[in-house]
Amino acid sequence: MSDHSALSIRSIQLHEVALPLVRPFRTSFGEERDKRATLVRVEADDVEGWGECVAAEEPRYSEEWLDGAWIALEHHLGPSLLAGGAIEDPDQVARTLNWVRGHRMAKAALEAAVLDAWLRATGRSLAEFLGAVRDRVPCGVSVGIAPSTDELVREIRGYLEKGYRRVKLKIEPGRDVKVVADVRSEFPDTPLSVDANAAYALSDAPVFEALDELGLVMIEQPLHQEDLVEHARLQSRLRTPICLDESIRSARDAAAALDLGACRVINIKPGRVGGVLEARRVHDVCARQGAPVWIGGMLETGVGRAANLALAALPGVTMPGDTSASDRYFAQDLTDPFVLSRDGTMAVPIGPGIGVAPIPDRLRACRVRTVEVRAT
Ligand code: NPQ
Ligand code: MG
Repeated sequence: MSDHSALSIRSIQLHEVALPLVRPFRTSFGEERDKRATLVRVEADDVEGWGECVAAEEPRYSEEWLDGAWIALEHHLGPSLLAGGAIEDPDQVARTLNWVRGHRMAKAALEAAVLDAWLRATGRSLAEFLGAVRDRVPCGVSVGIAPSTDELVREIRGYLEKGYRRVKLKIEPGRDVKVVADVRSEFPDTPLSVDANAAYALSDAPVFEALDELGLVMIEQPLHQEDLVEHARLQSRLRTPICLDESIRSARDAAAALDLGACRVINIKPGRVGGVLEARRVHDVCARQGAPVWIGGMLETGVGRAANLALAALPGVTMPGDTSASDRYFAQDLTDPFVLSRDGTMAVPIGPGIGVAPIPDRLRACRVRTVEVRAT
């Protein structure tokens, strides 16, 4: 198929999967023991494509959640795409779905599946299509809130021995300055950051002023996700860059946040901004403003992880992301596993599309439910 011919989407299926995590993952908003995800599969002409929806079982990190995204995909987004005619270019997916307000994680998964199929049809990789400039990317790791500092230090040491280039500590009110100071004295030279997942108020500024003394690479999403002005106030009191995650839902949000001085760094997650194409636009806005970006993570299976690695190869991505190896989260991934090399980098997938697909036996073993989207 040439670049100019259209792709006809014949069918769309949703597959919910559940994968046990190697250890519970605790944040300021809750604890996960297994990873549930919705995989979107599209069939088109003689190719298939896969996308992963990062909406979690409960609406804690974001207002989107798995069952809500499932219904949005089954009853609104999927049928709309099937009715929308052949896909002439990847931007058409977002245009067709634009009548639905919000539901960015659901939209992102459908766009990812169509883009995977569209690229497979022409034998091109997602990384090349997005404009990748690297074939390997430096990786960091996000470490959950631990029961004790001893256990936390032991876990971090394990990751550093594997080669991870940056360690992000999850914090919450009451488990912040002391824990981070103890970790800092144990690892004086390790690039460290913290992520509060919006658990603090501006009146907690003294906590961040204390963290400001610990030589952190950044402080991620300290305050409420809907308050850029308060983040700007806090940033003006700190030397450490603030990085926004939950607050950034689009390239417009990124432009506004940088303009206001609400942050100096942005964490890009394709699910949170509605797709890999909007993720690239966030990247472009930040590159124009000279703001560093990195690619976040949502405990994705190999399907979502592959797309994150392709984004991590863009030129403006200048900091190691939460693009960790499969074995950080899973004993067995759904796809061939992504492996960290000793130098703390991972290979960007180079095969057609996202370069990986669920292994049929693994998908069968992890699958919780499946539905065929019906055209309406
Ligand atoms: C963050 N991720 O940067 C997120 C938060 C997060 C790797 O720290 C299920 C779905 C579990 C979404 C766990 C990391 C999740 C999730 C954590 C998001 O803020
Ligand atoms: Mg975060």
